[in-house]
Amino acid sequence: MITLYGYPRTRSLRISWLLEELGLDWDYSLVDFYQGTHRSEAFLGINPAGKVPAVTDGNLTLIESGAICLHLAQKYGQDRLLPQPGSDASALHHQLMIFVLCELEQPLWTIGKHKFALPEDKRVSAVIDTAA
Ligand SMILES: N[C@@H](CCC(=O)N[C@@H](CS)C(=O)NCC(=O)O)C(=O)O
Repeated sequence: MITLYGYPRTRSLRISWLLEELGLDWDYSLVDFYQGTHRSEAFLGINPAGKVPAVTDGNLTLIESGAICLHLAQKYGQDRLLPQPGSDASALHHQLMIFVLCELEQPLWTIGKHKFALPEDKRVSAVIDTAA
């Protein structure tokens, strides 16, 4: 059985979307940030960073949304969602995944944090210009 540890409006949506796309049976375990569940001993045993998403798939525990998506697509996608390993298409797929996660997501999220996510007294407006 696959269990997704997540919270609404977080990167765990990437995983629930893919699990549905793949038509898999899966459980959802709510990691309630407001109750501090992400800092509980039980959850830190799953992800020592205290972040979602995390997935357990049988004996495997996996964190990092990109890695989880690749694992699920490779294991359950029956060649539907990923290009043939070693092909040019696969190389371009890796290029795009890594560009999005390393180059694009970080400045976008930095902007998000300093516009709305951090408490107002922790926001630094100059960071927004740099990230943009
Ligand atoms: N690179 C990680 C980022 C995980 C991450 O930062 N998750 C956020 C929610 S989207 C989180 O759990 N934050 C809780 C915290 O930082 O305390 C991934 O893609 O899975």
